[in-house]
Amino acid sequence: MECRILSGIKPTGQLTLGNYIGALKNFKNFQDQGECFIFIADLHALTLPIEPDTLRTNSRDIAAFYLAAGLDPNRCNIFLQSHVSAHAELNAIMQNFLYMGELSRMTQFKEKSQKLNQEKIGLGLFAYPVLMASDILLYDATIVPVGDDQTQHVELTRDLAKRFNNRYGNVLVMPKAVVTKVGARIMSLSDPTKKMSKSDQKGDIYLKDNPNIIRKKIMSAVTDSESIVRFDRTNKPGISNLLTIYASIKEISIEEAEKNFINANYGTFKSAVADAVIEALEPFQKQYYEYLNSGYVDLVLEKGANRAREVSNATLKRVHDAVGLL
Ligand code: ATP
Ligand code: LTN
Repeated sequence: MECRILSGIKPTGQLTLGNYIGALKNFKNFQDQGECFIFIADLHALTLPIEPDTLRTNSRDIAAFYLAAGLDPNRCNIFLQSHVSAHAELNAIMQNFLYMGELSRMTQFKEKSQKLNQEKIGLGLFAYPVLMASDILLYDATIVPVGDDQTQHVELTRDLAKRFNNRYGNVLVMPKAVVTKVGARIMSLSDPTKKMSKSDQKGDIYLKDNPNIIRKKIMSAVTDSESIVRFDRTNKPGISNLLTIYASIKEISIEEAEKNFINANYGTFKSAVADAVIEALEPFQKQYYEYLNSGYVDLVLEKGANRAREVSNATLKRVHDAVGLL
């Protein structure tokens, strides 16, 4: 069997440059490596409060962004998580094989729940990794392309697969996270010690920002007073972040990026970073709007869900048989 690749983005807000560099931009490269399942994690978006209209808009947006990023519906199944009921069904089974101790140690849960009233932390937020593990295991995915904030969840998925297989035999396929070398963690422009995140807002570049806004945001990114463009995450997080952005957009190494700016001042450097980002995003945005307004998105989602149901129902059946469900 050819290998399967699976990843997803949750429609919680406007996609950022971090999502583009850490996830979107890389997805198309996996299309030749096996059968791809790239979905919109809309059930996951419900783990924090969200307006129904916002969820609907964001979900279509991500589908159009997938297409604009070069995903080809003939080589990649694009679908909505909620359209494939096996996700929720496998979740109901798998929740018995992950432990509350493990779930409470997840960094994403700790970060997101910290910001909430402790009496009102939803069970779904806590159990998030169970659903994510179900997403992955349903497709027998061996490759899971993600940014480095998600590797902990993929590790937990591996623990779950091992635990389940030890108990029931060889039922689940072991997945592996694949993280891009450069750009796995793009930081906020206003606080480069924090991840750029779509539910955060300050210091983000949004994929829908126009060139003037993008330039303005990059020119006012927080840096330091040394005036030397070199990579040093600890002492120069702002400059290191801009170098990472530049290198990943240009698809070069950090060392090569540094060489380009040996004698440059910060103004010149930032301006070059802005040029690179704008140059990459302009054609991408144009395509995104074309797809969004074409009605094509719904057809793509329907086709993707049909194939996703086929594959995931077969896995679900295997799991039912293994655990003794009639
Ligand atoms: P939220 O703010 O709602 O938690 P997010 O912006 O972190 O969302 P996700 O939907 O969780 O985005 O992530 C989608 C993909 O984008 C994941 O593979 C994730 O690792 C990647 N990603 C998100 N933010 C960044 C970032 N700042 N740098 C690199 N990759 C990122
Ligand atoms: N948890 C991921 C989104 C996500 C995902 C997945 C990624 C949900 N299910 C399965 C890869 C595989 C996130 O927050 N980025």
